[in-house]
Amino acid sequence: MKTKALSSFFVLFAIAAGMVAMTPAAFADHAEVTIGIVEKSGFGQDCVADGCYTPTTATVDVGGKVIFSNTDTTGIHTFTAGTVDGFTPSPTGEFDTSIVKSGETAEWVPDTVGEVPYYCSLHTWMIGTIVVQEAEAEEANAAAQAEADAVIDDVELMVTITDSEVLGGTQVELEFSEIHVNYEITAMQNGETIYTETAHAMENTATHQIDAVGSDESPIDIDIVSFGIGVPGNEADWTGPTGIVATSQVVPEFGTIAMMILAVAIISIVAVTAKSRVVPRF
Ligand SMILES: [Cu+2]
Repeated sequence: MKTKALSSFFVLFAIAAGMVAMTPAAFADHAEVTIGIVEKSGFGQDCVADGCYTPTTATVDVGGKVIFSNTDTTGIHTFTAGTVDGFTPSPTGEFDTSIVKSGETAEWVPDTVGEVPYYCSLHTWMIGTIVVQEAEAEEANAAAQAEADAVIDDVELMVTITDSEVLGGTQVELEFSEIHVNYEITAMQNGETIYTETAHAMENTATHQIDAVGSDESPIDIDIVSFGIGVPGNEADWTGPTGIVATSQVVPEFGTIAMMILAVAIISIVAVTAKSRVVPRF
């Protein structure tokens, strides 16, 4: 009798312990993901129909861990961020494991929300996608706080590019609709990168000097890529849209008069938690 009561208690305890163990897992299920490789993926394109990587689409939190595991016992493979057009790969640089032998693994910790396609550089029919999402832990935090604490904010970022010929070079003026934009400016001419700089705009304007002049035959193409809005070094709290927000082409049609060609706005929805609300506006 005593033994039976004790064992019942253990069963109850096991159920309770199981529930406790499952609860945090429900919130943290994307903190780590393992991507394997289907057997014999390198031998031919048979794996393509059902996916050569497994899962074909993997989801992970920002700051989480992706484990690339070569579970194919028959060959070596890579996990290389980028896309393949026919047999021509275009690596994008987020990660490249180079060769991973059978039974070996590599890791990647994503720091930006978005979708990252990847492929095997040895067998270009092998492709997959990693979806990097906002950390689940943050969502759990926000949910635990009062509903009013979670503010959905639309941040629109507009960048205007103007240029003028100064001292044999080109002066590029940027005007941002927001302050504290972290961005990269890249200038290309004749297919070559002639200027690139990563910068933080304290104010609504910024100036860059490029040692080249655009012409009809050799225009200068300028791209502005936003990394987010916020204090440098505090990237976890950055808001706003990321990606290309403005492009411009410098040609001397209007002489030295500044010219705006194109400005594109991207709207993104950013969840601002209570923590970032009490931070004063920079
Ligand atoms: Cu491969």
